[in-house]
Amino acid sequence: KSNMARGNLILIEGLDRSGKTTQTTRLVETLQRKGKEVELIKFPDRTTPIGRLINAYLVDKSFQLSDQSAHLLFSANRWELAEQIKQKLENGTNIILDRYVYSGIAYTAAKGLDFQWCKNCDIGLPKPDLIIFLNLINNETRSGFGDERYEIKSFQEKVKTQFELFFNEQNWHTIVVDHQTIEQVEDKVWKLVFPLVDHETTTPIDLFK
Ligand code: 2DT
Repeated sequence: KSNMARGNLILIEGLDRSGKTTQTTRLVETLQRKGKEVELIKFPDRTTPIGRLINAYLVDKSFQLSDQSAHLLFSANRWELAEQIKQKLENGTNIILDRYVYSGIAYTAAKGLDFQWCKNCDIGLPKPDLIIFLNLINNETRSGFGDERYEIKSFQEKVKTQFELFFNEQNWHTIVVDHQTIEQVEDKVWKLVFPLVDHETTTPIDLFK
């Protein structure tokens, strides 16, 4: 089984308003057009029981939860789907993730919690074969923050500082999206994804350490 081709695990990360959802959607459509098996998974997945709690926490600022508890819920939400993700990869389906462990760590560490503590609960989750971080150098270039819990410019700056600690991670690629059209970013994303999906991936699924 180990030398059978598997699907690729591809993650698109970024700050709020960086275009993650647009780009993940387009990437899925492109892969489908090319006849690839592909599925999109967005974290947090707000449809599960844990996801519904997370949603309440995000939309209702009077919802009381310690920072640690909130963090563990986001991680638990990933663990809920971990086995399913592995299975799908093994069956040859490519999985595109919209946010994952790096959002989990960056958003909580930005509140001042210990970075290593933030990482611990995600250790052992399937590790992406490719991580694309959509970087917004200047927040002012995007408008339209909503009013969920974290959609505040000063907090986004702190989150960005935490994301920057991952810039040297293996398989990590940063795309600066300021003043780029959707198509220009899409093109850069595709140039990173194409070499992966163009070849058979037979290496075992890596785990987050
Ligand atoms: P969306 O706006 O993408 O739905 O995200 N978040 C996300 C965390 O704090 N920890 C996590 O583990 C994840 C996946 C980022 C909703 C908000 O949830 C934050 C923004």
